[in-house]
Amino acid sequence: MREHIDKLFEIIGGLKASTVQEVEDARVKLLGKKGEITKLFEEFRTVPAEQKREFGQILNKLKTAAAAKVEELRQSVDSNPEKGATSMDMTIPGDIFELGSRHPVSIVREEIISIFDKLGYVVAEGPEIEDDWHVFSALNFPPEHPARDMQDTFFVTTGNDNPILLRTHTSSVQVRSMESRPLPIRIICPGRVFRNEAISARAHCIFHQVEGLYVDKNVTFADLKQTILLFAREMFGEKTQIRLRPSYFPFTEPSAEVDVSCNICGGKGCNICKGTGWLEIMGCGMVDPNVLEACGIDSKTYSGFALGMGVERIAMLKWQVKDLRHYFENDIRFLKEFSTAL
Ligand code: 2NM
Repeated sequence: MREHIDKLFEIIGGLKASTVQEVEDARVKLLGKKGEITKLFEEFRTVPAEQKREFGQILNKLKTAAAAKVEELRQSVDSNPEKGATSMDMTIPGDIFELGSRHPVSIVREEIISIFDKLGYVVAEGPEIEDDWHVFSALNFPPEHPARDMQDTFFVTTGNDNPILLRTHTSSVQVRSMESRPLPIRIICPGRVFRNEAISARAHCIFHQVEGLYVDKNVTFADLKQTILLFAREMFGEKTQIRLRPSYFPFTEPSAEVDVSCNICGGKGCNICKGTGWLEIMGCGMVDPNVLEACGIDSKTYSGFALGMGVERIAMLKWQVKDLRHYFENDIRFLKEFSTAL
């Protein structure tokens, strides 16, 4: 028995472990229910009474030494990161996988589309890279109109009589629809547009538009006004008022700029509406007969109205964002503000 004890002291002294499992194996082998030291304690009962005192002390020392060694090995394994695979704490909560959210421009675009959807409009889409005909000529822009200038439009090809360019408005989609769809037409055209403009808090060279078009027999300016009033109240609240100011676009006659009553101050005047009580939200008008004819529609039988708005602009009004550039920078701190705005 004495030899066995000395042997175990030796084993304990030289014990090594590199994984949690190895530490546990050593503990079971020595101190487990059937472990070497546990067995010795059973054997101790048969030791003659006069030797009990001596053996008892040695056995207790052995047990203490074994327990201390196991604890020492356990700590050395835990603090060794390379052995982390086996010493990993499975009770630590996992990393949260962050969900993305809709971009504010998408939220507003979809809201606009859903309002017009209720009025029977369907979405129409077309190419971002267009020709001069669909962006300018068919829309009654005269050959020398300044919008055709290199200063305002990104050209892909120049030199022939129908240059290729990046569309400056989604009206080109409406031209394509009037050329190809059966009448009557009720369409809403969302999309990206491109203008050769210096980037600022109020302007960007790429932005998003939604344009609406209704062509039928007997479409009047009264229909246009009522459609806009309905849209404004769905978008900005049921108390919203609208006002139309005369304007000019090559493709509509007459044309107007639309304001809504400021929903921040209720029309009294604040810093959002710059003290006027009104916010500009879109342009509109009756489709010029020249445009209808260019698209193969008989302007004596048919009439139509059209309207167009900038999505970023509506989103700025909706959330009081002061700088348009926020919508293009994709700063996660900005985008997170809209994660519950669905
Ligand atoms: C606007 C303002 C006024 C417009 C006109 C047409 C078309 F193709 F029918 F002639 N589409 N969109 C229009 C009219 C767009 O945006 C400010």
